[in-house]
Amino acid sequence: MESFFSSFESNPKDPKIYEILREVLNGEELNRRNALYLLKTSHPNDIFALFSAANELRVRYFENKVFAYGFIYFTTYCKNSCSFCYFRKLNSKCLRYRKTPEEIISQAEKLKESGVHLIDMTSGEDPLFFKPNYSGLLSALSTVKEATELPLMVSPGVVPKHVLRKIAEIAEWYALYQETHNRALFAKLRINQDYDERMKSKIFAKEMGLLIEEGILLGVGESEEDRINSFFTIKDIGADQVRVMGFVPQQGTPMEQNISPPILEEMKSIALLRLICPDKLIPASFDIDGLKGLQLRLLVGANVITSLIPKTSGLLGVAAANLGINQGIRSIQTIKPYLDSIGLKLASTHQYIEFIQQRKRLS
Ligand code: SAM
Ligand code: MD0
Ligand code: SF4
Repeated sequence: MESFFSSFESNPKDPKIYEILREVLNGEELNRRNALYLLKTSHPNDIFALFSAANELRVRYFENKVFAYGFIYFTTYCKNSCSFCYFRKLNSKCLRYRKTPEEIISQAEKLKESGVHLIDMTSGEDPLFFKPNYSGLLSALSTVKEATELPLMVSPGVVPKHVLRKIAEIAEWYALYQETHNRALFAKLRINQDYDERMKSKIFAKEMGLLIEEGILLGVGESEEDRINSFFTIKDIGADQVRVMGFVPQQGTPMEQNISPPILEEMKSIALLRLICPDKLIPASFDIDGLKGLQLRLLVGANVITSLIPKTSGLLGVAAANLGINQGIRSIQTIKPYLDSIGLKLASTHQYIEFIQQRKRLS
């Protein structure tokens, strides 16, 4: 498949960029020094060459196939107060809800019907759902699994080992983003949370046979060196899905005056993640800026559209909590023409199951 950016390959500005990209496309592993060199590139022709190489790798491992994830944020209560998060405990302005099993099942069935490959069950660290013994969390997972028979991702935050063991009997994925692997920055973002406990939770989940998603926030004070360190840490822990989330300022939070990073920064990070983890899943999250940046993220190496939410479901997203939900645009039906126009197609359910099974064999 002709790469979208290949026309820019013909007139290099910086020969070193093309040398590095040529090596990666010939199967050599990208090292940290060269990755940082690519991240720092600023000439349009060289940036497009980076995008072209990333797109080429996505095609090499996944052809023109992309996956789509439904999203159910089933309780927005949380005992933590992350400085970037709208649903932090200390934010009196945010909408709090706890969905009943009936509400959760009905939205899960709508998502299944719409054709998503997976349902991502996400929550705050909600004492009510978590106590006693996480019964609320585990029963929510089991009911959705029974009702849809779809692969499940669960994003409940940090949970004890015995709960991860039980999750591994129900779900396929555990998502837990470190946000940054710079410990000092982590302490400013995930206030009063333990860096090592969060990392160990992912590692243990993997040992329990769960596929893991790891990721970082972009534009929250990290340096370019921090970003590169995160990308290689994400690779080293063997994450099966790897993401960058462009930061979105939230009302009622300490970071509400901060600004989002330019989309170009997110695109460069996605492209580098593709070069460093060519065979992994990389999200283009609908939850950052909706349809606006979806194609751009897909064109530079992303291959999963995440955070699709049923129309007027009463559910929220995370970063763009209300975006497109009542208009019903966070759907497969809406995104399909955007995929067609850049030559991408939704994979079959069978292809997604095959990918999961292959990843589990490799784990
Ligand atoms: N409570 C669970 C946790 O913290 O892991 C799940 C909630 S939600 C999936 C958490 C993730 O959403 C964070 O790890 C962060 O990467 C992302 N997120 C939260 N607030 C955001 C914001 N303002 N902008 C961009 N991403 C955000
Ligand atoms: C997303 N809003 O995919 C979701 C969320 C959690 N596993 C995912 C951040 O963007
Ligand atoms: Fe709670 Fe997760 Fe938001 Fe942090 S990111 S405040 S843990 S919901």
